[in-house]
Amino acid sequence: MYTIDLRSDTVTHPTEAMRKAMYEAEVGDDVYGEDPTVTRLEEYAAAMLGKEAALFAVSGTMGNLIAMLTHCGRGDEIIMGEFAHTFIYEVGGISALGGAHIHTVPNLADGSLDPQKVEEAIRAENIHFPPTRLICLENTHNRCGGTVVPLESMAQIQSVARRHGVSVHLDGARVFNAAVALNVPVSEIASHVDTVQFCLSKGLAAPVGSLVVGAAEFIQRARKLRKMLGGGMRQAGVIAAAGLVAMEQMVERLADDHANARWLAEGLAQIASVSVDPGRVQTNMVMFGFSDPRLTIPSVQQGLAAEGVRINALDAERFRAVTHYGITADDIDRTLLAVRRVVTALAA
Ligand code: TLP
Repeated sequence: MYTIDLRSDTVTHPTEAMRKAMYEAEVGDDVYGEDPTVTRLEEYAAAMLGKEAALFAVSGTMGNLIAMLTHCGRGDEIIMGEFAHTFIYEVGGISALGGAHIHTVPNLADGSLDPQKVEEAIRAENIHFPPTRLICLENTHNRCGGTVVPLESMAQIQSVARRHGVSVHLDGARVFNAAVALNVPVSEIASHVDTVQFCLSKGLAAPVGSLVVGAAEFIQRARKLRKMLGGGMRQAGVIAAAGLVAMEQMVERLADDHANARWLAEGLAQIASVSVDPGRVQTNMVMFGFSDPRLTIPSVQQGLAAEGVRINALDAERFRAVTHYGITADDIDRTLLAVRRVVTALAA
């Protein structure tokens, strides 16, 4: 059956150019620093993000973990949004493995953090308190619906952090979607934080990999922690080669994913009982639910699966549809027809 997979942009397959680059990749042992393709990828990423150095990691989860472990010691505190991917979906790794303490503050609707709330959350010097070491931001914000955190908001958090001698890390798993939506170079977003983790394996369609970028001294320490976590890879040029193609060729086309998401949201808004706000769609995600209690998330999910449309629930009341490379405008039209059919059948 023809399948339209809207579960995530992580489901993308490598392009022809990536497969060719992987086949031809020049490799070496990267633990010895001898893989020329990994080195090229790291240098390319650092330059693109406007930082001194970069480190290739297995996944976004590992990249964020390495960054947080490098910033913080045991007992240090990290401030982040209550809906941060790092807080909700990364298995609590930084607490389990790094002994750091997470302090959440509310996320605003666009995924940003209120600078005043962040400043209030920073600990004063007191024998009872853990020291605040880091603030984590996320852009685009996954759980808030692929929203773009405005640059002014990032700048305000940066100045709060500087005033208190605290560092800022960005979970930029989809930072290129934010850059395309804002129409700014990705380095402009990165200029508001000390370190960034970004993923090659989401909208950029590479099969594996994330990068952590930051100051050279930071990345040197991060490299040792990556080794400790078992993330020192050997002939990793095979996957880094796809990552280079992702960064060189796959950024601008993210605008197509954003247009498709918008088209999906506008189409869904035309269907009775669907609750969706197309105005909230800023990048490649659409969150939607139903006003009719007969349209439960499991029943709609099952109905759509039978129509060849795969989609994940965000919670008990909402779906998250994600557009990506391989999903065409035609697929969006087919999806809308499928939703219409399922809604009509379930609400009959
Ligand atoms: N997000 C995945 C799932 O884990 C939910 C998805 O389908 O969206 N930061 C952000 C903002 C992410 O969305 C993700 C993955 C990660 C980090 C972790 O990346 P990976 O999956 O490479 O470990």
